[in-house]
Amino acid sequence: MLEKIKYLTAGESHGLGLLGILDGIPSGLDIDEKYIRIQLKRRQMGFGRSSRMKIESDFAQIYCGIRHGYTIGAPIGLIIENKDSKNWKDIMSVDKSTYDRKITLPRPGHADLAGIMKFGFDDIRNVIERSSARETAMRVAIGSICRKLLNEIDINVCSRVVQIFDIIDASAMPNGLTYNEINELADQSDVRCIDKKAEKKMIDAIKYAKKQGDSVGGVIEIHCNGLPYGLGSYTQWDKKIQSKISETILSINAFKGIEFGAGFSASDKYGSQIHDEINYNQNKFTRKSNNAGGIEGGMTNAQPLAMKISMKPIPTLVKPLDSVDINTKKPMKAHKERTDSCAVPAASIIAENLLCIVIADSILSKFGGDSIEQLKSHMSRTAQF
Ligand code: EPS
Repeated sequence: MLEKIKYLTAGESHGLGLLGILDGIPSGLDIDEKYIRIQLKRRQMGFGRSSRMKIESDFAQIYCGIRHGYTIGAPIGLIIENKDSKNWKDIMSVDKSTYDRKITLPRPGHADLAGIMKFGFDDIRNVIERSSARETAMRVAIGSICRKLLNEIDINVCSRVVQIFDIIDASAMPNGLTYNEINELADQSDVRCIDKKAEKKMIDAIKYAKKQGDSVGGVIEIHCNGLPYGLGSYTQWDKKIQSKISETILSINAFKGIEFGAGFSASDKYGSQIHDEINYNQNKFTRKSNNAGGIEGGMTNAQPLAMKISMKPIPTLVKPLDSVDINTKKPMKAHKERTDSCAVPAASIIAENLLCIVIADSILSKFGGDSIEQLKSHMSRTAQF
């Protein structure tokens, strides 16, 4: 649960657009639409996206909360127009309409069946529209504002794709590069994979899946550095930093698993092999390794945060799976529509920016400050790195 930052999104995939409200950002943050656009553009990239990404060029209009280029401590309102909505006027009409083509074939793996049962719908379109990952465009816009706040206090986030389908890039995160340089390197790849051999195989795996009318998932790796000791807390279950991060990260469409540091691979090791031994050098505690992924006892321990996240294959399939018509109860193939064969690279950008919301919230909880200047001054007096 976030403590200082509140945010909400609204909007359907093919409706007029997406709305977002972000509250809790201190005054004096230098932010503009161009900065937000960089993250939105990164989210639209990646080999395996659908033709929808050619229609959209996501741009978040800042509607309120910012004056003369700086936040004023007020809620920030954002709007992202869906360019595709002009092609969906009848289907998505807000007014009562005679449009009567209903979708009745739920897609296994999607929100369709549970969604119609929950809300009592007879048209799966009502579920598809809001459960679509289109909504993550607005969350990236919101996250990018938190990212700007973190940049101001030298906290940076980077990510890369380390697996698509069964192709694994087992190389370590590059050493000696800044996180911005790592992102630039990953962004140069169509699958955000840094290892060129793995990259080619990943693209081939996506091509093959697409040809089969199928989809593939994968694994992404995210790091965050510049963190002080003590974001989160061991004192109460809902204050633990890994709980807060997991809550947000696992809310991203199709994300199924998260591991911190050595994660699942620590399960068959001895404690002596996995825990990060402590040294003291130049007035600082240092570690011989970072198998904990920067978190001990529910708190950051001033090491880089390191996590891996797995994404399942997207459930809309061009060659659909078996399903049942919700009206006739007869076996039929599931509904199909335009879809991505792989959205793992895009998902890494979503995860980066959403992680920024959690970290910004934890920073504001620990240090406080109604303006960026106050936050910086509180941090310079009390933060331990
Ligand atoms: C998305 C827009 C959607 C999908 C995708 C994400 O556009 P459309 O439905 O018009 O093709 O490409 O959504 C899903 C993968 C999903 O399962 O809903 C976007 O903007 O990211």
